[in-house]
Amino acid sequence: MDNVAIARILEEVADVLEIQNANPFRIRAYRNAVRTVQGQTEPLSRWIEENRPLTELPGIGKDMAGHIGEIVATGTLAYRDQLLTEIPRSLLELMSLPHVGPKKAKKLYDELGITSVDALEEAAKAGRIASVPGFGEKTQQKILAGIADHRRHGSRMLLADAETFVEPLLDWLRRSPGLERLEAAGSYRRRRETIGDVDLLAVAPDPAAVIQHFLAHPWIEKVAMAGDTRATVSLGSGLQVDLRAVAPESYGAALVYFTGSKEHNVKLRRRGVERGLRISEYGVFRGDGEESIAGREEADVYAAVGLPWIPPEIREDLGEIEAAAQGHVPRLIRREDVRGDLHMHSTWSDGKCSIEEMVAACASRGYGYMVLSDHSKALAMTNGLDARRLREQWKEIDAVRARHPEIRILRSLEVDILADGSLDLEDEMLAGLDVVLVSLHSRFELPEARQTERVLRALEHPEVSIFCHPTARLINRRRPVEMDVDAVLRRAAELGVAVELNANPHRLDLKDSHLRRAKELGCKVVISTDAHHTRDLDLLRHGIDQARRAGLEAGDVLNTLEVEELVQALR
Ligand code: DGT
Ligand code: CA
Ligand code: CA
Ligand code: ZN
Repeated sequence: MDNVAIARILEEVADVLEIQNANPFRIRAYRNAVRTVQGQTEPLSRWIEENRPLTELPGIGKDMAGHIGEIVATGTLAYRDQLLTEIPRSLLELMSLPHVGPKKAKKLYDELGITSVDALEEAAKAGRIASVPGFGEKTQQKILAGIADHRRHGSRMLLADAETFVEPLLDWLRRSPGLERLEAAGSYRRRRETIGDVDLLAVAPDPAAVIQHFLAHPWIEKVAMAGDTRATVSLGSGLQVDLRAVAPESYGAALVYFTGSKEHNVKLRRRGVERGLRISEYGVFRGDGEESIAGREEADVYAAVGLPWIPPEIREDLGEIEAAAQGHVPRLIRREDVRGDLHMHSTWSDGKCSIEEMVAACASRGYGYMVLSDHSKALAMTNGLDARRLREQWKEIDAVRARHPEIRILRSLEVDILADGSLDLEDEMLAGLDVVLVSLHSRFELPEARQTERVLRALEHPEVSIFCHPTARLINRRRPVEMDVDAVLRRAAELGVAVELNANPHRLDLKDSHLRRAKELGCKVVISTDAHHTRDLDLLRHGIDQARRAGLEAGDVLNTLEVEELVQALR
């Protein structure tokens, strides 16, 4: 049970209490605890193992420490489970809508008795939301748009969110009687940015015992199907999970089959047919034979059709099988390849940690360098920096540099691209930066031709080094801007401007197909976290997942270089 999963349970408690009109101090206590738990870089389960009192943490009293202990020990919290029976389940879904949240959901419930997304949509269409105090016509429109988006994307869960359910479930399953092997297959294993459902695969001498153990998990709300070797369930979060138990001699074949993608499997089977072999989830069979010639390990299945093992992230039938047949399997980038983070914020703009805290956190991750990139002044709500404050910031950077010789601190700013494509900082200041980041933070709605022109104009500026989160999308929340991505990548390649893969799991921008295109066009790529807190530096792994899906190797990513080479390679 990791900290994210613990925080999620405590947050549900706070949300339900809020709906129930509980004592505000009590609600605050849970919200504070959520923040504290999320802020811990060390797993609280380890604190408990080592008998360190959780009450030493800010905002964690005796009761809260008891709660956390219970969650770590049992995977759930009886108090939360009890609370959830007291409100309609659909209210939680309602609260997760954009522009709603717990406070507004409660108001809608109190004033109009609305308990579900459907009921909310009906009321909004009838114009009844606008008349609720604190809502108004504009909010009503936003809520309707939010529901439409929720409907369009809502069925696919963000991979990072799915992880907070899947990892504890795997931990739980590892305690099943006699379990020998266990893995999450499907899109989860291929690390797609969103997940339709989760496909788990297990091996044990007594499969029915594993299924029984699985079904006892407290998160399971509905059992759609359960047999001796299979179960399909839904969790309270709406996530559907399939568990299959297979024989040890079929494990590799089943893992290939259920990892997919379907298109990849179809092509593998076709290669089998060409060799007189039949491939199924049970194994590889010769002709009409009953006897399997391979199936225990994935590599055996691939070998049977003359292929080396192919990493799950690229199993999409995008040429990986043909390349593997020629002996070309990419050595996909790994987290350890990254030498520094090239995009982060401090309290100088909207970050939550000081420069020194960010620097120390980067150094403790073994990085050789880091880029400090607060916002520019156009983003007033983030307390963006103008030339005067930037000069002041440089003084503080000099002081921190003196205290942290172990890491190179590169001076930067995340400069807004203004509506006409000009940059939100004077040229002489741009020249004083080690690295210049540029981003779109406004006018997302411009038509394609104008947006493209705006971006190209910005990239032409000779000081620009990196174009951050280029399409400005937020997965399931905000569509990418309309822009000729191909034209932008082409020009960036010519100019030597790098494009960012923003590792924040809500962004993952550029996405996998665009990154493939960037590589084809010879455009440089960097992977950065855009951290607003020291703990966000760990989001890097989501960027690595996405880069691997795009088939990127360490050599395709600039921040795998040592600092001198990096500075050379960046314009
Ligand atoms: P998802 O759940 O929509 O995020 O995507 P997947 O890839 O996890 O798809 P899912 O859960 O429907 O199926 C898991 C894997 O099982 C899929 O990647 C390949 C395999 N599979 C499922 N149905 C078929 C099928 O009809 N034919 C073949 N060859 N494979 C299938
Ligand atoms: Ca799936
Ligand atoms: Ca499935
Ligand atoms: Zn940023």
